[in-house]
Amino acid sequence: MKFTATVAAVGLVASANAHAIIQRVSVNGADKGLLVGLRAPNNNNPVGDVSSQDIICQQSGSTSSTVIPVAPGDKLGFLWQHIIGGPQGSGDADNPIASSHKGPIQVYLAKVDNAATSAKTGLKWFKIASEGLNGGKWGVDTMIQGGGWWYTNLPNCLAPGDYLARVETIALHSAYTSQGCQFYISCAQFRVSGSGTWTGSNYLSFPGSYSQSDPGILINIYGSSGGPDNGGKAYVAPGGAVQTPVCGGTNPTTTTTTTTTTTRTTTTSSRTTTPGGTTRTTTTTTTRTTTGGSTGGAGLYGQCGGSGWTGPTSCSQGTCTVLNAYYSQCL
Ligand SMILES: [Cu+2]
Repeated sequence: MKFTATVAAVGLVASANAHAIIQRVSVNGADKGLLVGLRAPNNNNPVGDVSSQDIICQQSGSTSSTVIPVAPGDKLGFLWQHIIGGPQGSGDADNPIASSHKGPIQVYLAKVDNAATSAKTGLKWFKIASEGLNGGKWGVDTMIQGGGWWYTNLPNCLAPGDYLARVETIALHSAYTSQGCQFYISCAQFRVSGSGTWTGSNYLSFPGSYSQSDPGILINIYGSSGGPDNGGKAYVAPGGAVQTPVCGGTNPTTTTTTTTTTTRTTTTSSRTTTPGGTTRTTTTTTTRTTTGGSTGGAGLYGQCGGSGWTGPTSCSQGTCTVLNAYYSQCL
């Protein structure tokens, strides 16, 4: 089927009650509650203008005095629903978001003094997660399969302190016209514990770093079959690569030494709660030395290859997938 104006018109009519709001955060599977630790919009109208202040955390809406405690490596979950609290009216069959709303899901962090009170402007954002298009499946498809939940992990060895997390969906079903893309964003408020040192890299600004003509924003995702598979081509989400944490190597407990050409250090923090209720943090540093090629592997959605890439070329989670000549990602 060829993509036609009729399809576009149907899409526009259907979109009024097809939008979504990111409205819950979970940490290691524990739901923190509706709008707790979140800056979320009051209505589900998307943002289309990347130069708008609303591209930061969506339209101003609900605020929360809660800053959610987390540790590096924690599993974060975010929940999309059509409107605050769930479905939009009776007979709402396509909650949490219309399945037409194909596109990536991405998460950025910015370090702030106090996540509950910090201004959203002027921050230095860095990307920690991105799920675009892989084998015909979009990040939004993963979220819909999860009943509205989508997960990623906080980077290992992230420095302690407060962060805003900018969680975004870019629905691309109408992105073939300028500002036809639909951004759905909420910002979560986190307080990171531990003794990590990494504060991100390759910082971006919002607004500023996204361009309305970015090939990941102005795009017709409908291939010759009429399906939303980007014609089988790779999709490159805006905002560059997921940043790989640089972990300092302290207190090595395991060292394996063989013939040396490549050395990679992995630091893993695990939290143990004792019966007394105190929390202990154990840091294990493993230095692996191999001959030929780098090892250790990038995390899920991390970069694992591409022209000029000197980081890990394998994945500790997922499969290293070539998206284009410049970027391979663990998916
Ligand atoms: Cu919509």
